[in-house]
Amino acid sequence: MVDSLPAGVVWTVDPGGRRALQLDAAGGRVLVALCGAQVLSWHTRDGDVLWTASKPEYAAGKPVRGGIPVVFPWFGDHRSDPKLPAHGFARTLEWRLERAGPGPRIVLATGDDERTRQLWPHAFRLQFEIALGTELSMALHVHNPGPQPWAFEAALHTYFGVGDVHQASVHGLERVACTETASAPEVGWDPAAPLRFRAETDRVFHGAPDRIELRAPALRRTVVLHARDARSAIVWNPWPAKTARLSQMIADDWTRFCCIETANVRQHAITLAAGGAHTMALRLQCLPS
Ligand code: TA6
Repeated sequence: MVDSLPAGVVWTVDPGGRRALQLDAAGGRVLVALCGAQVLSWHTRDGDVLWTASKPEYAAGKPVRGGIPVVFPWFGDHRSDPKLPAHGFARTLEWRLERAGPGPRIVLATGDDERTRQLWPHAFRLQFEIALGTELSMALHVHNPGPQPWAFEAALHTYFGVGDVHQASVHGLERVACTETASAPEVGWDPAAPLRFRAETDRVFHGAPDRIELRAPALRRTVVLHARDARSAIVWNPWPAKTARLSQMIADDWTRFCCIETANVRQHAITLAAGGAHTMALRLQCLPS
């Protein structure tokens, strides 16, 4: 239990009245909901670096479409039971504040209970560390306190505002092996070129670099993603047809965002021995361009 909060950290509520923490620093202001330990926004001097759908729902136990949902212990649909929640359940749990400080830094934590064990029969502990300076730094610590090894997938499913997705490009993933999972993808895209959005895009990159750059000329903005111990990256834009099937969206929402997700999924899923732990980190740097 944290008795007092350091300068730069205050209790607040999100737009839906759900418990949240606000971090203030030279790099702007971050809002984090206890539900899912979801970073909801990162406001800098030139606006929100992250993106939120036009009809956001701030409901108990539900992720808001936007910000940075935490994906654990599986990515996407469950491989063998489609009735299980997509992207696992970490983003639906009520996390608690475990530590705060020094400065605008918090550690949220959660773990297994009888509900999660019905979905996934393992004891686990998660800590999500968020620190704000001129950049936004995060680290997802996964612990296996149980007697048996288990494997997990994890992702920081970051929604970035781009202004106009047709002008956006993603640099650093050229020539990286990937699997395109979109139902109506671009045909004949050049894997040696920076990624552009010309159709529904849902690419899982295997063996991702630590540094990926998102250029958003419509916002005169470049965001650099610095990852650590994340071997996968997923780049996603639903394009209009899939947008029409997604919650919290309006018809043209797809034109204003893309997701670049920092992850360990598929062949880069992580196996933790009994008592083992793993940390995946992401530092976001927003540069005017
Ligand atoms: O990361 C891309 C993706 O797996 C897409 O296929 C799409 O389903 C997206 O995640 C959003 O998933 P959600 O469960 O948040 O609607």
